[in-house]
Amino acid sequence: MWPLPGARASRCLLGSLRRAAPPPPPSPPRRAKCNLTAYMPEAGGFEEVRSPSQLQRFSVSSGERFWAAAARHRLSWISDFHTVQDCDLARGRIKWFDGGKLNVSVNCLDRHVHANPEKVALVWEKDEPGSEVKVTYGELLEMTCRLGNLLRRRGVKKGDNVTIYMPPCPLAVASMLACARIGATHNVVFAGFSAEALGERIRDAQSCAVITANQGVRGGRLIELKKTVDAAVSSCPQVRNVLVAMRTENPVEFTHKDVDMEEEMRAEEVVCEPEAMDSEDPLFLLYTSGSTGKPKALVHTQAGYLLYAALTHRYVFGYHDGDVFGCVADIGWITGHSYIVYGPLANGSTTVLFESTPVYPDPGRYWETVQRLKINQFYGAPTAIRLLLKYGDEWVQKYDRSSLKTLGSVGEPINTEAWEWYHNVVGDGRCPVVDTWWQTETGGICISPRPSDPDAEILPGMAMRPFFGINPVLMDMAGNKLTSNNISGALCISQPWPGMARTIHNDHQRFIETYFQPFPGHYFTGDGAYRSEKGYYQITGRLDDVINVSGHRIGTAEIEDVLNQCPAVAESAVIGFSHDIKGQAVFAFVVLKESVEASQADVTRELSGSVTKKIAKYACPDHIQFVQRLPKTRSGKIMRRVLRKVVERDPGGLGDLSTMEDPTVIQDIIQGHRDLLEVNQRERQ
Ligand code: 7RM
Repeated sequence: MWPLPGARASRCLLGSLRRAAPPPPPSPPRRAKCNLTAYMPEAGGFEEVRSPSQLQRFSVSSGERFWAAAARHRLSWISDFHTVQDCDLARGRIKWFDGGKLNVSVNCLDRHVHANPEKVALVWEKDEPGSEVKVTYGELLEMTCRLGNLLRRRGVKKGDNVTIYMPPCPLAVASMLACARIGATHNVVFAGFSAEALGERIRDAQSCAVITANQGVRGGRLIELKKTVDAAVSSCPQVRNVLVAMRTENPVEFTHKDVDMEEEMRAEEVVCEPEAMDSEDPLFLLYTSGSTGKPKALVHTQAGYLLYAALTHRYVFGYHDGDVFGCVADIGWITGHSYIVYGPLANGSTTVLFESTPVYPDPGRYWETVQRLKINQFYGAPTAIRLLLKYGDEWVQKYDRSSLKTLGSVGEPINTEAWEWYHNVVGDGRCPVVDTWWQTETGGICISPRPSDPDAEILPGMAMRPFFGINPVLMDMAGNKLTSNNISGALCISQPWPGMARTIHNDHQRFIETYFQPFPGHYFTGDGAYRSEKGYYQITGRLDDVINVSGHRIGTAEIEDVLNQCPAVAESAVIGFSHDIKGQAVFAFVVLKESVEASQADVTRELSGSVTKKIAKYACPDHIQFVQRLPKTRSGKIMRRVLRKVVERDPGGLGDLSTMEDPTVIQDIIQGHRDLLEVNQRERQ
């Protein structure tokens, strides 16, 4: 059964919650003044602020006042904090709202149940189209409480870690919130990782329990989740229990550690006392790939993270009460944590859990879902947009998208063509597109347009402006701050904000070295950015994706942008390889659109001409290899590291492929590379 049958908010549940829940937040001072109070109620008390854009500057210059007001207005506290922030970035000390106590699950559930237990919290868009399941706030609270009690009864305590290996589904959300309720941290691992990758993460996180499902269903195919967990857990002696939910009817073998999760949940109480957590107690670990290939877990804490997720969700997407928010990411990615679960639920939204793929059963899936669920804000990745663009406009136009108000993009730079298509075709030119830049480390969106600000223009392919409390700075390689406009540099953020990660699990030294030592006193993002004449930001990509051709530094993203603008190209990936004369030379991998009839030789000529014209001769690729697909991570980031190994003809050194969406891609590329070399050889003879 999925989700639990008959899970209704009963009277007794509500009665006891009324006792357990903290008092309502103090109401903000009433001071009628322009429309700023309507825009952001807690800003009403800032005498000197008159408009949303002034508010951004105020939030940076008077950060403590801004964040204190936001924290008291938007979160329910068990006890108030005494210190807004206590941070020393150079030492890696980051503390927000010290002295405060709260419970994240109470903030995401109980207070909304008080207001309206029947409001829909989750719409689970299952893999099978047209079979969505709605879960109300009352039901989600009940699931969370039963699961919290079950975890406690199985010995999970405050401070323990629980690994969640599940596709997006209500029980996965309830699992995250149940951990938060009892003070355990969660570690959500994308339900596509191999047993080896999963085992490594379970061991590193020292999880005492794992929550999974018998099988997953994605794009019509079954995924053997439980078997993968069995293989992983066989080398994780510290795991005492594996809780198994049934996503399909196919039975799986149970071992001595396994617990029939839904069966045992039914026997649990529907009330679960929330743990009073300190603001800075950890909330979750989340693994992300580092430059070394060894995954590292970022740690986020309670109050600051939740506040930042909620505020960005509200103001970046222009979310309003009653909207249906559709983020189609996976919950195993920070995007899923902040914009499927924590931000939307803290704001009492209806949030969509998308279990399927953009092309199942056909390339109209997203837009059919938008029509059926009446989604108001749609948030997806450029990789999916580029893929769908290849199939043509009919798949979009077939469906009614009039519910859409905002379109969001995340994960990589969105090239101009994809941006325009998203804006003009998907949004009928009607909906602002928000290109949102952020990272696992930042907890929430840091640079992005804010269409809710009436004065703010949006330009294609640009992340535009910093969010409240964010002060971006660009640095040159010598560590000097670049103060002018129309300039590129290393993107840093010069003061702490509540959503930032607090440490790397078990490696605080690595945390300091990676993020705070390169530019002392600043948070270093690892990305490069360009600041335009008007002061708008454009993210150019990871700085380690910069190549140097005959002394000219160029970002792979700049060359890719030119290639992608050619009508024949669906997408591309550029890398540098060592070259006797030039030091480094450019190698381009190109995926053509399905409809292309021109010969590869013609396309090659066109692409070279275009790069010469728009950038320079030196940036022209020495080789262009046409491929069916590019190697990507689950969240759509191109794995240039792997392509580099192919070009260096070092397939043995491909490194950690656990984050790769489909490892079979790489064999085709290796074969194609051999063929290309042969052809080039023959041509030279
Ligand atoms: C949310 C997320 C972070 C890295 C980041 C960038 C790249 C993300 C954009 C982007 C250009 C964007 N977290 N990135 N968003 N680049 N424009 N709008 O993706 O930790 O998985 O990745 O992703 O390089 O540093 S993440």
